[in-house]
Amino acid sequence: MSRFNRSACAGVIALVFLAGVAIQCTPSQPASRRGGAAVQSDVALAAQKTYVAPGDLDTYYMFASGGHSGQVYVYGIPSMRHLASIPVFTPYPATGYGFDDDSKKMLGDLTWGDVHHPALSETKGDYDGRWLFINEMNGRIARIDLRDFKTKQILGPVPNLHGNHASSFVTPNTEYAMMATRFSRPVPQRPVGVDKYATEYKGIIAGVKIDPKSGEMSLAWQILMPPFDYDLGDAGKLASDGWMFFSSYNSERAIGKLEVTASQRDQDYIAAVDWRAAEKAIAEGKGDTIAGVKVLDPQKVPGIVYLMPCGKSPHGVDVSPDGKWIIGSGKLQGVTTAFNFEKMQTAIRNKDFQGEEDGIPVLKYASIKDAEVQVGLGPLHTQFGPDGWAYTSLFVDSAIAKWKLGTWEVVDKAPMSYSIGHLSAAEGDTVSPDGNYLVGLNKLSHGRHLSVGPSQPESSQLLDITEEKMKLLYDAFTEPEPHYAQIIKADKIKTIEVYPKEENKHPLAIWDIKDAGVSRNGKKVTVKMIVVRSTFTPTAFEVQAGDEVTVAITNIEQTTDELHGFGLLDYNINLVIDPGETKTVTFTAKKGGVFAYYCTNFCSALHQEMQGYMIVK
Ligand code: K7E
Ligand code: CUA
Repeated sequence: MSRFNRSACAGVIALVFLAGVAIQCTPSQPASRRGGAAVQSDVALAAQKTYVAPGDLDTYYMFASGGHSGQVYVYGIPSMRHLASIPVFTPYPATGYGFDDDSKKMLGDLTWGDVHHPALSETKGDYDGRWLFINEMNGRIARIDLRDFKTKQILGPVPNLHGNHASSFVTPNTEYAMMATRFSRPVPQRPVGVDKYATEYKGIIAGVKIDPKSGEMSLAWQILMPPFDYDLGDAGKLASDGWMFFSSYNSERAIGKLEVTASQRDQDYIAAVDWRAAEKAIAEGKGDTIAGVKVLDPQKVPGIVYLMPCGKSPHGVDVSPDGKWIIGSGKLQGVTTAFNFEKMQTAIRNKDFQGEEDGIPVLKYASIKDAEVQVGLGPLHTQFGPDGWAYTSLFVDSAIAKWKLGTWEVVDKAPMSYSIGHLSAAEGDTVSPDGNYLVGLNKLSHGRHLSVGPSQPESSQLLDITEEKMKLLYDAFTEPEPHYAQIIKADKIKTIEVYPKEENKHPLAIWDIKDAGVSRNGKKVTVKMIVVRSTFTPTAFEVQAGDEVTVAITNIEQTTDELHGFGLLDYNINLVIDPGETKTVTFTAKKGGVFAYYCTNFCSALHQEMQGYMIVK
């Protein structure tokens, strides 16, 4: 509460300050351009609402996909300040990620990844602030621990599934994160010409089981699907708990220029997966083992998946907070469809089918739809607020439409600059969305920021959605490419300040300077090192050319933010060790001579003195 009061006071100061600026600006900014007094007061109000005073903190975290940077970016809302970059699928020298033995091993041979959809862990359909999952196109999924904002596990590349786009959506109690194929290919993988695409290529939907205590992910099962391009997904909740929905395009099973060949039919599909039935089938021993994975074929195991016809080339598919409706549409349509989960169940019971695809029943569109909502052109994704409010991004119209579940009435539209893709609402994928804030994640932002050359800085726009009309508050730079983001209440995340000494179980950890030093076993050399303000112990060590050297560094600090780096020149090594942490790096001392190591992370007034030498004889 006091935080809010302080913010409000600071906001008033900002307002006064801004009014001053506005007056000074008047001569160079004609009133016609600024729209006069009304606009100025709107601007001042928007500034007040996004102003987080020095010393004050944001009320939400936003976790945004970093696209093919392979990272996740963390923002504060409402300030839209960039708080942190979390490296996931790519090395990042700033945190030493991808340089020490453990993270290097986790990355494997792939040093890039294209991340799309972050998914916060949930308990009873609400974000619980424990983990963040994120998918990647090379068939992988990662878990970030929200205690320390670090990547702890990368699962994959998983077999059979290629181009993991429709991922990493979690179920309401984080039983599963999901994966699905964007680029169908032969299953099992083998060289088959594209002329056999329609029959020999297959899609895969996969369930990744998550350990409720540790968050450890393991591949549980896969479902063999027709060769469509699976695009996005969302888990059923409350009324539809136990189901998972995936949009797909290219029901034509076409190849070549998909923009033409995959747009022949008027409708594509949303695949509805009964994941509990899949789980049960696996438990009963059904499924064939392909490339070491249990794969369920819907021809042999009926009842685990159904297809819902949907406008052609759908993108997003989103389940309403109460789980009663599934929202999806063709991405070039002017309407979005609200499918009724109850009607879908009735249609399944009554075998109200209009056909089948590779043995999977296709439900009748007319039997399962409740409404076609007139949202506007190019509906992509829908997010939710409290009281049945829904917000749909419109790529073609470059706007957001606000509408109501149940009455299907569109009540407001907010223009976006420009060409919005995903959008993200505060706690927007939960059973109890907050409202308050909505962020439009724009795809093509031109002229919203100072020019930096041919690549225009991306812009995400923060909207106030507390009132009937949506109000634009702020244009923030977001690192490309923010495909999707999730916004969680800040007080749900409990971070640690240091790694407690008692919890450090690393076999090479040492806490006493007298234990530091070099030991040799044949050609293997282990250097146990301690870092603490502002010295490396040892400050020098010798090895023989050709030795396999492991440097194990323990940061014995127990003070928050006392990180130390270990940059070893000419050897392409830079670790960052947090307080209480032990990290190792193993390399062959190929180059002879003298090589300095130094602390790369500012730690004290004597940070510059924190250095040492490796001598390779
Ligand atoms: Cu860019 Cu979800 Cu991969 Cu939509 S995705 S806009
Ligand atoms: Cu240790 Cu800088």
